[in-house]
Amino acid sequence: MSGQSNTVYISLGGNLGDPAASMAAALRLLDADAETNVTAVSSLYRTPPWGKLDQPDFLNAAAGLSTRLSPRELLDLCLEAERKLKRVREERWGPRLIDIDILVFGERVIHETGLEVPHPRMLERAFVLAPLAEIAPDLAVGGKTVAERLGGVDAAGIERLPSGRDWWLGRS
Ligand code: A4P
Ligand code: MG
Repeated sequence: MSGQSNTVYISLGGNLGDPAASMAAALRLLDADAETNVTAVSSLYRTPPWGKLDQPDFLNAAAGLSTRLSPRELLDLCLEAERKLKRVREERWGPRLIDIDILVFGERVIHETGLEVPHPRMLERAFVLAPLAEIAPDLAVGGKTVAERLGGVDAAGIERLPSGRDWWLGRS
């Protein structure tokens, strides 16, 4: 891969099993890719379920990456990380869930089958905007900053955990 490096933001979430361990493992899988580095990670946030309400609270976080992969290659890497973690999950510790979404990929606007960037639902989701505002408050998405977007959504019940930003390092 010889493409130029792009700054990317992703969100991570889960609400079954040990989501913090799954999210940490996912970030370390992305960081292990030769073309991709994790450059910023938010604290962990406990968030009330959005959409389908009768399910446990989620843990959510956001991360910044620097990558030379194409958007499609990065998506495949994320999906592969999800698959690996789900496989481990099924075989060893019962059901769990991890979701990795690509929020923003440099300045790119992508509307392809299976890949929409910026993520079409990110601007209405406090569970995405709150962690993202911690690491990229001034990032502009659709003409407004992430901090401004966060001010315009209902963030009731969202709690930043005292995890700091190194929670993903050194966990198995
Ligand atoms: N896909 C398209 N664009 C993207 C992108 N930018 N990043 C495609 C990642 N994937 C993208 O993903 C299914 C397919 O979407 C992928 O295979 C990829 O080809 P998905 O995550 O299962 O579904 P989704 O369409 O991305 O749905 P979305 O909106 O992410 O909803 P989910 O995943 O069903 O929502 N409440 C709280 N508090 N916290 C949460 O994390 N998460 C969900 C899950 C619901 N409520 C939540 C949370
Ligand atoms: Mg998703």
